[in-house]
Amino acid sequence: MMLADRLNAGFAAAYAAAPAITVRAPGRVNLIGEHTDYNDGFAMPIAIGQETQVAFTPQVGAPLQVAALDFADSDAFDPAAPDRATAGDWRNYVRGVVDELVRAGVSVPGGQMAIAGSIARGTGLSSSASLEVAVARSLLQAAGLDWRAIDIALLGQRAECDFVGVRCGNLDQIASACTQAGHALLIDCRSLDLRQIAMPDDARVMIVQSGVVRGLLDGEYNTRRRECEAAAAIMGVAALRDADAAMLAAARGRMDDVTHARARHVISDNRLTLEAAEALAAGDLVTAGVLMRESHRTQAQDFGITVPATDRLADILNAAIGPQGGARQTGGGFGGAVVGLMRADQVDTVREAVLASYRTPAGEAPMISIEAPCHGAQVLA
Ligand code: GAF
Repeated sequence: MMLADRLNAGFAAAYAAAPAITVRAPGRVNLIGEHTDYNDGFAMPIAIGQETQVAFTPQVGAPLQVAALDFADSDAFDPAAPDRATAGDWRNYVRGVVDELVRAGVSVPGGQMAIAGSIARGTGLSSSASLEVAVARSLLQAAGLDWRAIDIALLGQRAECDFVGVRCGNLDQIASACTQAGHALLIDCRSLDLRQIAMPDDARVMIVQSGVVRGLLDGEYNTRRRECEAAAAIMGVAALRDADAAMLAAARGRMDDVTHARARHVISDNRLTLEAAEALAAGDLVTAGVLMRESHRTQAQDFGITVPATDRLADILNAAIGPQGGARQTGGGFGGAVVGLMRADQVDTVREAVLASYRTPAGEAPMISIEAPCHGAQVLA
């Protein structure tokens, strides 16, 4: 069943009515620039066809009821004073958004909400950010407020940092809220300058799921962030965005090997992202591919966030794509997906190569999708 049909059927089953408002917010795949966002750096995602949809009928003065159709679970709370559920519970993403809206002075209505999505969790494609953005967008619509997309994104990020407890950067929420169809988005995560870069007509983005599921709450993410902050402090800069290779070399004697390696990846990936944006804007997939391969290498060797399955997948994709493009692990890491950039006429061969040589840890063929860059969050009805 199509996502919209599933959402409407679930809403009707839960509340015996049709919703007043429906919104969508996409997941994202990051082409390059990993763990750079919380270092005030650069990233370049596209929004993908997998998304979260929220159906909502507001009712002022009532509790906020939420039916999470994908979990066959529900919630109900006072939208004026949401409290925290157990760590790791999906409820915290919804309640966290409500909490941030209340803090921002929004009079959040209660009512009846249903949520359904097509992004598998733990696959590195930002199911949580799309949930936050979709919930925020629906509640703002109900309150009659027309916030800028970037402000919705930053609210979602605050909800995840302050309420859910993952100290994420702003990449995922900006990708879900601010992208334009047909374009990659170069994000300056400090200034919030956004540059829409038209995807070359003959370029295709392939996502291959490793089948190794990751979770940001496992602590490794927050550890990487602390390591980056330590490296910046040793170099005397506000964030790794402000450091370069020469500064890192000068500080080498004051850094342990791990801290040094973490900083080296971030400094390198910031540079690669800016170069990749220029390459993509010029339709130069060859150069973009070289940069993506290098980004995978530093994720593996310096940042320690790849796993054998994603290393292997990246190797398979890079061998099949050849010099016409490249592939790298995408997202927070420790599993998830690999993203490949290639020419349209290579898609079939690359897909066959992956299916011939890779099986998930469960012994299955990996999920493969070809993504055309989608539009950011929108009100559908
Ligand atoms: C996760 C985080 F949520 C993002 O903020 C970003 O740091 C990403 O990992 C790595 O680039 O998706």
